Amino acid sequence: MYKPFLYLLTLVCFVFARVTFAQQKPNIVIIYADDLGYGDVSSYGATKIKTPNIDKLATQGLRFTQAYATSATCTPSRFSMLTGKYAWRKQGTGIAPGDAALLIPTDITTLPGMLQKAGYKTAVVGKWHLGLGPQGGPDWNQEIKPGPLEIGFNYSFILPATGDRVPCVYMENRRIVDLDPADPIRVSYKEKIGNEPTGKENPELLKMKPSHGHDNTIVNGVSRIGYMTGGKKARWIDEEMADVITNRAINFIDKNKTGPFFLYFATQDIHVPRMPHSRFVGKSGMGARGDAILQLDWTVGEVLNALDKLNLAYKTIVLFSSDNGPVLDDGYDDKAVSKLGGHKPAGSLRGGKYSAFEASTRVPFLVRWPGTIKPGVSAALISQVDLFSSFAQLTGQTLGAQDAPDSFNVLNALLGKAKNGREYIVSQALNNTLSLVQNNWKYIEPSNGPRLNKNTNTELGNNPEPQLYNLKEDISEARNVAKANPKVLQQMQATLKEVKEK
Ligand code: NG6
Ligand code: CA
Repeated sequence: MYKPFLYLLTLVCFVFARVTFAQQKPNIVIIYADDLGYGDVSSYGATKIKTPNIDKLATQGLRFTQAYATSATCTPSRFSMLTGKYAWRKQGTGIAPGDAALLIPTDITTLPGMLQKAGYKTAVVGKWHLGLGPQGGPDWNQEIKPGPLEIGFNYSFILPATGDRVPCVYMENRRIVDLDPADPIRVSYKEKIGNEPTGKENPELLKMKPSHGHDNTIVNGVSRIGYMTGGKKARWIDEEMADVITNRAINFIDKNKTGPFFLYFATQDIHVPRMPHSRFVGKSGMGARGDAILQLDWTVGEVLNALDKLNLAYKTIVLFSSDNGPVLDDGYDDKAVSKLGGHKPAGSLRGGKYSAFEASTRVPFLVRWPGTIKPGVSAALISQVDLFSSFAQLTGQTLGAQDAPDSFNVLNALLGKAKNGREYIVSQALNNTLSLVQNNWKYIEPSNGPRLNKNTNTELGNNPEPQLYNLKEDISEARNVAKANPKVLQQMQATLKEVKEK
């Protein structure tokens, strides 16, 4: 007899939550994993590894099956997400060396800048990889700017580039953390500087051997891309990195609990070098890559716990995704290949990081906002470049004509109020080959680029012939049906041309 009453109460609560939070500005947390594939977590079908914390976002929120990073590598995906503009429109936005100048112009509206204007406290914690400092790159021993603080973040605690690139130090706001002025940092991507051992000359000093590249300066027993000298006290310990950055992320949440805040939390996991904390080592049975997935899952759990403890879960949108698809051997001999077993990092998708095939950019994408987003699964087409316009809509911000030119407002799809997102997806492969997904068709433009990345053993999807796949019948892009479907091909070529010329 209480059932109708309970039902009514739930309904009232739900409606109340919707009304209040529609008027408020919810906190926004983006947890952005690195190189995590479509099939790498159990909520997307992995059976050989369990990711209970990431899965919690799936059961409590919306799990998107057709959401995409804009690019098959890190720098351009991040560039697009933060600027609302496809990276391939701007020269020099490919994988950035560790001494690159800031790639995002300081005079444009960015995602964090827009939210800052909406009254948010904004932070980036974790991997940056978007360049720092003026033309010519940064002087690591001074105040480093422009950087995150000049493009709309109130707080930053970052790895300047990647885990496998020098300088291997943390930067907080405009300074390198724990830098001893008597031991200045110098960095070179051209030639060896200083006399510190390198992976090439002193392999006997290594904890983990490189498989390709990655044989320059040794830091913490791991040889990196690029040379560095100095900054000894400031150098990170890879095994502690997840703990260090997770702490910083949670501190930021705690300090800004009255909200609204925007946290862009970019993990180093599961990028190389995969050096998880000892409490995860050996736990996946899949080698360092699997252990790094467990560490990533732990990270997500810590963030969710922190939100629960502060009673913020209902006031916070948590979005989880990855910057590009999976790769096994990305330059270190960490047994990712030999210990893979039956795990399928990309699920049924073809290709991987660097590729033009689906696995390169179709990634896990989960959005949770308890009380507002009804849990479920969505096949809406979403690109990470759309977060800008969607969050502008959510927070009542009007964008200028020049702002976020490639970003569509897909807020209704993100919140589960609409089945459809954008009309098409444009993805960029390593060598800039573009592809288009629309109405379950996938078109890859002709390219003379290499077919295989031999180092990583990834099919790159380049072909001098146009490729067309029917994703509904052929999710693994096995049969090129371009010749049999000239009309579809023509129409998709026209759409891509239009987007390019926009
Ligand atoms: C490649 C690196 C790879 C990785 C990648 C960037 C070599 C041989 N390979 O050039 O290890 O660092 O760049 O990855 O150096 S990303 O996810 O940050 O885009
Ligand atoms: Ca990446």
